[in-house]
Amino acid sequence: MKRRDFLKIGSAGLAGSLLGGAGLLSWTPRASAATIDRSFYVTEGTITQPDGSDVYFRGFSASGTGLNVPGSSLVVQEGDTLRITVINTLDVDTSFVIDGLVDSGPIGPGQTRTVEFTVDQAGSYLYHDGLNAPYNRLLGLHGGLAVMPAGSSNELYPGSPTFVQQYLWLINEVDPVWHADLARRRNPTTAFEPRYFTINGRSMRVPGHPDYANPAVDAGYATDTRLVGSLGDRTLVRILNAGLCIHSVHFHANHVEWLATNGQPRPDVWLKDSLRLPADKGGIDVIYPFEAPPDAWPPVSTGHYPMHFHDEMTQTAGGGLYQFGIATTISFE
Ligand SMILES: [Cu+2]
Repeated sequence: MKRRDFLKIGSAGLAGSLLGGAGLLSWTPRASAATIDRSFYVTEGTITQPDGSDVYFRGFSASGTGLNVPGSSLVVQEGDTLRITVINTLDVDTSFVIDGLVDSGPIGPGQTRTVEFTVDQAGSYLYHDGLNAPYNRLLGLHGGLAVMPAGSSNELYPGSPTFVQQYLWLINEVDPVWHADLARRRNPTTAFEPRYFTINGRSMRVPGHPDYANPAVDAGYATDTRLVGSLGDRTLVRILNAGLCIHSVHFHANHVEWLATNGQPRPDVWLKDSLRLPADKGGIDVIYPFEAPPDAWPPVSTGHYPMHFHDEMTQTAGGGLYQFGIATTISFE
């Protein structure tokens, strides 16, 4: 392998990726469909994990000199045409795929390709590199697409329960042995053993860690993961799983309204506090209602509560560091 100057994304560098990060989505509906242009630069680099390890990643990035993992979220509405240009800065093939919607085919080293497609169905979609599956996707080449119902600002699908704000959480699992193999342009030969677990590319930090409460690094404080609302601020959370593992998503303080799984609206909306997140590009859509926690006495209207996963490995980093995994904060303000 030729020596590369990998981008190293530390606590300072990540601030740049917040600009185009996944997470809190802003959206204003339009009266008519539009064509949305977006460019992604396929880049590579390293990201420092909670135990200090630098791990290799690839990303659909906002510039040729940055690294965005995951790629920035897209929000569009039914009927829109998306025109996505992918600039491959690497010496290996890449592709841009949304299952059932678009597949660019292989984009060779140094090549640029534009794909154009129309979205007809509201919902949450994962875009990813479909080549060398699942490796290129796990390396970070993935992101989220939210398709709103035409002309609507507050529904997941036409007639769904409504919300006032929406987030997108992209989940991934990281096996550093696999990533190191792929950095050397060879496929892994070992069993999948993830040691880092991320929500929008970040893991939780705890008090005492130098990056505790640093919103560029700590998933508990990052503006695109942390749910912030006042009573009544019903919040849609689109949760997409780029990884290979089934997960258990657990919310404190409120039950959520479970609206859809894998893009399919559920026939009935159930209230749940723990939900199964399907593996391998699965997804669920839920509304966190920001109601006063029903069982609290004396009654409360402000406070901080966790969202964390209930499958234990996701709460660790480096094979053991507890509470450095997939979690964030739900803040009633
Ligand atoms: Cu809990």
